[in-house]
Amino acid sequence: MQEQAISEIQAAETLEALQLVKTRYVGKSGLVTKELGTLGKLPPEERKARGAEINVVRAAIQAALDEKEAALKRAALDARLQSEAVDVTLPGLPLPAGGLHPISRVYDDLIGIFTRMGYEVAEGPEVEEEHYNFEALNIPWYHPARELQDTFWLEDGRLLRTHTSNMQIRYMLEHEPPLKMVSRGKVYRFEATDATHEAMFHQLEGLVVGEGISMADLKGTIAEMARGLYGASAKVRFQPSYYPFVEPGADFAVYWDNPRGESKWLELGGCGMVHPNVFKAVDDLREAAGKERVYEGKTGFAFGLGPERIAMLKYGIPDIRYFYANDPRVIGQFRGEL
Ligand code: FA5
Repeated sequence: MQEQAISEIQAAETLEALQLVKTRYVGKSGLVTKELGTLGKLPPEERKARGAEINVVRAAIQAALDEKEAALKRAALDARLQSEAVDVTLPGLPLPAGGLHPISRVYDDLIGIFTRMGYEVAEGPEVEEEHYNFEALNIPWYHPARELQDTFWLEDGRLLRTHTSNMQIRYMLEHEPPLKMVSRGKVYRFEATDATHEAMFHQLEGLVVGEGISMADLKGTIAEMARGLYGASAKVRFQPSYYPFVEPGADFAVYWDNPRGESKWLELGGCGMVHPNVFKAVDDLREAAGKERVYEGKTGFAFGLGPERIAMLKYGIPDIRYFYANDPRVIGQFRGEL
């Protein structure tokens, strides 16, 4: 029986199979256990010797069981370690790195320059009331200047703002002078697109209001912005221009000293001294909202510029439409670069 048991033990390939063998021989009603139960029927003089004999067999079977159990457990552990092994020398998977859109980069530069000069940053709606986009900016419905900014109208009479100058009105409604504010955001014009014009583009608006603010302050501010963008030797140029919400008004350009050798004047935006009619319109709105009239008699300047123009030159992008065409080959070039 011992030999039979031991060969069965050795043949067991799993712990479950081994357990069956164990039950069969040394379990409660196993063969060895039953054999021990027969001792009582033997004459007393034979009992002792027979008992000792069976115990030897049982001990041998038990030892074989223990040994096999330990071996099977070791094998199971080895198999698990093998299957769960991590090869720390394998190369990692590359994680795709995101990147900031070139317009975001230009905005970050500009906002940095102006916040260092003490400007607050404000944000406002792209879907706008006609009054904030036009009337309050001294552009009544019959004014020919409306045709300079062809408009996307919404069915409810509102519009997609055509410039960020709406933020001049919104900011003055909520704040009292003296103030310095810049505001960034998307603007929309119902225009045919070409390499330098999009129907959706971006602007940065600036507004400063206080006592005795002059055109010299405006020029100094734009020059400081140019130095922030293009270094200490940057130059700015102002040309008289017309915007209904400023008087006098000007267009400004920055001389872009390109390291690749295509230096040129970059027409960036419009600016001027805030028109008294704008201050009056703001005070009217404030009064209607139960606020104090605080703007009449103040002076200030405003400017608005297009960051696309800066980004196109800075990154050598030849067509403004590439920014928003969602072509990963364009935007992908800015991955991981901050
Ligand atoms: C304005 O929008 C005025 N609100 C700017 C202003 C603000 C003047 C405050 C005075 C005081 P203008 O339409 O010229 O002005 O646009 C300003 C800048 O936006 C332009 O110089 C140009 O850089 C950019 N821009 C205008 N139209 C487009 C377009 N279709 N696509 C891309 N950029 C444009």
